[in-house]
Amino acid sequence: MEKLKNLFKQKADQLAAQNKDILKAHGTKKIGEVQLSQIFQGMRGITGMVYETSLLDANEGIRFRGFTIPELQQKLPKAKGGSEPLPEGLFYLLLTGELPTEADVAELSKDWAKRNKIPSHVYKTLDALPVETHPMTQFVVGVMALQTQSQFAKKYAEGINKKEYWSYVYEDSMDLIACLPEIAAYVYRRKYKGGKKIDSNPNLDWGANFAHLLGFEGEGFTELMRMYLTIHSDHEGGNVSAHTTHLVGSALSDPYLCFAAGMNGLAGPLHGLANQEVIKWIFEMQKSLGSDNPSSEQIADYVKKTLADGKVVPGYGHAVLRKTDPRFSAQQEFAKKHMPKDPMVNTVWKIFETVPPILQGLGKVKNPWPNVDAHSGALLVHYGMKEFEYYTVLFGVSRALGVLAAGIWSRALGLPLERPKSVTSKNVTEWLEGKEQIWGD
Ligand code: CMX
Repeated sequence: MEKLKNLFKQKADQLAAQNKDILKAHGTKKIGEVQLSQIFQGMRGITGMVYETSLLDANEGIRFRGFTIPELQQKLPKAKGGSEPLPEGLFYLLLTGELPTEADVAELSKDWAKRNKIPSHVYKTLDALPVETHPMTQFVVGVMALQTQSQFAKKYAEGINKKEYWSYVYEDSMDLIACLPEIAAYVYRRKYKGGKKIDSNPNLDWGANFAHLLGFEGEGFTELMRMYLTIHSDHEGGNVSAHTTHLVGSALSDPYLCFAAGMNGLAGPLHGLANQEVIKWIFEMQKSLGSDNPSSEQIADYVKKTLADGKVVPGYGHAVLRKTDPRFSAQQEFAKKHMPKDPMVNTVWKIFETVPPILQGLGKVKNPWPNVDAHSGALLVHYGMKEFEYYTVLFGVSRALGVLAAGIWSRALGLPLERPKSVTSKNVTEWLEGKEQIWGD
């Protein structure tokens, strides 16, 4: 796969030179102003980093290298007989900014299949954990155990020129992506299928092999995996998993360490874990109502109860988006095509009609619309994957494509250690009283 690496290097050299010129000519230009409320309220709206692979628009949603999800569904290569994009193609696009050919994607599939080599100590490490350990914890432990393979860490210890960092970060990222389906599937088989591991099939594409490793052989689930792994991959740089991976990478921690850190962020219920929370919440609602086909009125009452209990409605709201998440819409389209009569899917659609006006009525929720996590679980339940605690691992495998591609860019552009300034509340009070200057001149 030297071709891809060379293409990346060519693009990275170009952009690095361009950025150098831009900074020389315009480095003192200002982008926005920081308000006190932003400092206290999660830094919303502060532009503070460069992240090359994707960009989020509050109303239009995610664009991967400028392409919307429907555009990518049209333009990216597909498996023979399939209609969803192959995640390999999305990775190629994120890394190079160019749409791949079918041959490029086939080559990448083969390269990842070749790199999929997991040393036995990774399985032994996972086997040392209690089987009931949350799948995200097991997944992160598996990734950490694989860190022994890091070429970047080894080369850094030997002493390398900083111009070569990107090359080893590239190799580690490719190796890690190649191994993730097998580690993730091992966690699933270990926790839910009595430890019966399935061997990889190197002739399958990355998404199809993941479906096979999990133990789901039908074409429907395989197509779902290809779509799922494509649309969850990247959401610009500020979300918790991407930002964490990016931040840890800025300390020159290797891709295994960075990605594991990002996954610990994805495992939070306000971020990726929301996908398990959605299905858990629906199962609980069904149980409390004694029905798997609740009416809109029953759903509305259950939503109000959730809010009255001081909880959030999982799968709704977003820190940046202000409209229905196009990743939700892509999954809705998939459901309309493959399972329009599924009861769980129909409940998700009824929730979509019911929740936004209730959240709007609270007067404080900035985005009452569904996000990516509101729909994904229902599709998985349809194909028989009901173990909702596992869902965030699927999200994590996909997220690797975006955050690791972005990490390669960060090292190729020589981005420095990330270290924003913080203040204390006492500082702020004194500054407001005119007593102390927080920021230097
Ligand atoms: N249910 C109930 N209340 C909600 C809400 C929801 N779905 N979304 C926002 N709110 C509340 C917030 O908790 C906040 O309340 P307080 O002022 O009492 O603290 C208020 O509305 C304002 O919040 P906001 O500015 O609209 O939203 P934030 O940027 O602070 O938070 C998010 C964004 C995603 C954490 C929030 O919408 C939420 O908790 N959603 C449910 C969890 C979820 O689905 N997360 C997944 C997001 C996608 C992903 O990362 O995978």
